[in-house]
Amino acid sequence: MRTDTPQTIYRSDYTPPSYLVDTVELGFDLDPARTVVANRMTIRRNPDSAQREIELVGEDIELVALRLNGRLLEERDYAINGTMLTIPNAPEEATLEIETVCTPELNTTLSGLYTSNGNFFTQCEAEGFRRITYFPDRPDVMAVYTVMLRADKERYPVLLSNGNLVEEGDLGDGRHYAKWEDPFKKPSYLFALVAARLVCQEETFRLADGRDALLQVWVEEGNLDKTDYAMQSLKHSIRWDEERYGLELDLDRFMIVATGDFNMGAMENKGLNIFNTKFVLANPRVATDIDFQGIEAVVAHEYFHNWTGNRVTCRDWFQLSLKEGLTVFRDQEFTADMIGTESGRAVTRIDQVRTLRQAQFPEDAGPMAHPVRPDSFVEINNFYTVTVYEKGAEVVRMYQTLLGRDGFRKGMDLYFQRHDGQAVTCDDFRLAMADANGCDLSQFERWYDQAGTPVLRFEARYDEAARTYSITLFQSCPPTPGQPEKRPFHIPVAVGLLDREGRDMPLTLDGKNAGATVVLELTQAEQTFVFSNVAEQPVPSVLRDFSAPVILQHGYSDSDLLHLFSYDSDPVNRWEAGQRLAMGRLLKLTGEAAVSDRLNLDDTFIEAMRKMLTDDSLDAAFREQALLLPTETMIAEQLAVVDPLAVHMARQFMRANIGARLRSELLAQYEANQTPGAYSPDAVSSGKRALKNLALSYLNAAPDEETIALALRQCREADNMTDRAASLSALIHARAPEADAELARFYEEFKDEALVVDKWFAMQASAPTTDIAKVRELMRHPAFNLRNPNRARSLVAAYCMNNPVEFHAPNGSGYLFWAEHVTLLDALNPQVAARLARAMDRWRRYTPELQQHMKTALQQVAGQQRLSNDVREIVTKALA
Ligand code: 0A1
Ligand code: ZN
Repeated sequence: MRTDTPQTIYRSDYTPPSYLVDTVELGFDLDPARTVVANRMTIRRNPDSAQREIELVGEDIELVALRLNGRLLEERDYAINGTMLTIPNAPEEATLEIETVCTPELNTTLSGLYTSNGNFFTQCEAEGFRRITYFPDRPDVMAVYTVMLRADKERYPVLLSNGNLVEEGDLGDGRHYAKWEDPFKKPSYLFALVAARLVCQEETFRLADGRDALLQVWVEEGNLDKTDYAMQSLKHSIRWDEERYGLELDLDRFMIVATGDFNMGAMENKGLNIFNTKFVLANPRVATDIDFQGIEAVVAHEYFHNWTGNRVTCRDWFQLSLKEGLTVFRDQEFTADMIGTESGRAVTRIDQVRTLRQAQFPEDAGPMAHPVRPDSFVEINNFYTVTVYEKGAEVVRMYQTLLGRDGFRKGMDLYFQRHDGQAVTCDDFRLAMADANGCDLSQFERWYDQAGTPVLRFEARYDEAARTYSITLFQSCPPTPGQPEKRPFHIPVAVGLLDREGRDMPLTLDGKNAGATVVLELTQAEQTFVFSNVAEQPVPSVLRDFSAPVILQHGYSDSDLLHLFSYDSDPVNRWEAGQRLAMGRLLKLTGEAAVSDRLNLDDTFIEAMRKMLTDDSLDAAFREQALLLPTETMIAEQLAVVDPLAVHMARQFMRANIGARLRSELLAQYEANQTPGAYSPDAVSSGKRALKNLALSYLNAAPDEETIALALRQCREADNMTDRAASLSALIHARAPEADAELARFYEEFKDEALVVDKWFAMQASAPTTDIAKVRELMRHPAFNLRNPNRARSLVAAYCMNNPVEFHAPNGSGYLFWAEHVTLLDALNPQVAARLARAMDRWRRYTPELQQHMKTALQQVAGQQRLSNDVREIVTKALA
């Protein structure tokens, strides 16, 4: 842990590396208490650099020996300054040999080489390789790696690294070895090794060009009954990338390895993806529909990185979205294509919009706001954010919206043609898109440069005599830290017009037939578009398919919204209209809840919900989305001053009101959407379960004996985790007397399934019935362990981030709990601590009393003597 003043790193300070590395040979003598790493690399001076010293970085490792062209260097031959090791007066070309020692079993950061349940794993993105050996640990240094692993044979029968296995054998002394070669040049952050006792599910898979590839999913013994879905997802991903982008697997072997201790979701190391168990292990008994969806998406995401990230990588970490935004977009498109139906596609799009609103918009409006391509950072690990990932994916999606699918594909082809094997920038990607399509995308750069969510507004006027409809679009963007003024963005705004009957009107723009939906290109602060031949006053459907990551400030009347909610042919905007109907009321109810407990909900809204609920012509999955209310976080984002209790009361009131007034319809849908027979996670079945379980949760928002009996029956009879967890959660939220016994039975049944125990903690941590005393009691449960990131998140982060009412208790007890655990976690795992630290991002939005308590808690953390750069950056920015 560093205690010195953190350094800010600026994008504008980029300079090329002084030396390039051509080959790296790594030798590992693996021992949890003392692993010896021998690194021999061939290096040469970079003609593009003016600098002459060799620059290497190393962190938390002990340097044993350093040799340059075979000569042992003495201390006066090099300098170590913090993490930087420099060797002056080095020749043009050299062989550098470095021996270091590290202690994997004490590495609780889970960055570099560490042990998890006695097995060895590595995590090198972003800057973990320097915790393994001294190296120019930056993504624009790409080399060919050969890796020799040596370890106890009995304890670590499986030895894996990137690329192809070229040799293995016994060493005689109870140890064995394996040698791996990765033929592709790669940056150090894609290096990986695994030494473990594991078993695998494997399969040979025929690639499009006729080659056979070996696919493996490695897990701990006892989990082989949970690998089918990951394997199937991998095969689907390989096929999809061949078909949609003409991209093939370039190795003979592709491995996925699961570990229970992992900071993030998964990692795309070349040929050896390492995964959090959460995104590998699933069967119906232990995993929910959402878990299955997560596995499919993350397996695809990591696989797709093989081209977007590995073959073409980032020049520097400011370009992170080059690979992440693009790869998220690719996994989103994959998910949509796997469902296959138009409405299924729309449901996935709605999910993406919800994620943006729930997490990215708040980030963009808070103290950590940063552009998709940040200008500076203190700790790069803090920039694996929803902005870089999800907003980054929206930015990539906008190219496709502007250029069309074919145009986008042309851009991708040109990108690979130009940059395969290189480390490049977001500008290179944008230029490939522009050049392949012969268009100018210079203004589009602002999406990478400017932070903050643009606000879009429109005014429209129908001229009956001229039969024209003019729509004026206005854009603005609020200031964000370091960016007081913004320039206009290039925004694709997809628009349709609905007639009185709710049908799409044929659009004529600039004298041309423009179909039912047209993409207007807004490039100025204000711009008017005139539709002609408009037969009657339409209701405009603006920002169809959520064509840009903006906030559309609408001026719709209730009747416009009801019209769109009933008829819009664009399912995303149809859903959106329902969200707007609900949000208007939720905001009003929140205001009322702060001063009174006599709340009311109008018939119009309830009737709209009734109609949606019972419209059997619509997919269950869509209806579920349309009936789901905006979250408390989304409501809070609309308020200048947030009283979390009032927000909660308002939303609970609405839920209970829906539950009571639509009781018979909810009961009918509960029955109609049962999925008898063998469980399948497919979109239709999971959509039915989602609607059924939403019905159950609404019914139990206004609980009585009958609704509780229903939940209890489901809890006792469920043969899958989706139904089991949903019913248990309904019982908890209904404060049913049976909830505790059911929680105990759940734990007893699943206590050996770590991922289910995580659910058990999370369910309780996020229930408004769990107060500070209860959460502290859960912390003392024998199954709780702060060192395991999944477990820490399931209890501590779930309480601080998903239980707003209790976390924001007026006495500040939630904030003190937060400060205490950010500090404790920071000493173990700064990355996990820094994520938790962000629970306070929006502290200035709360009521003055809460703000005061939050500030005190933030200052308490900031005042700690020993703090990682990770947490220091977050709390400093929050307090700034
Ligand atoms: N590149 C991975 C995400 C990742 C980033 C950092 C990690 O450790 C600090 C681990 C994984 C992805 O996008 O999936
Ligand atoms: Zn990624």
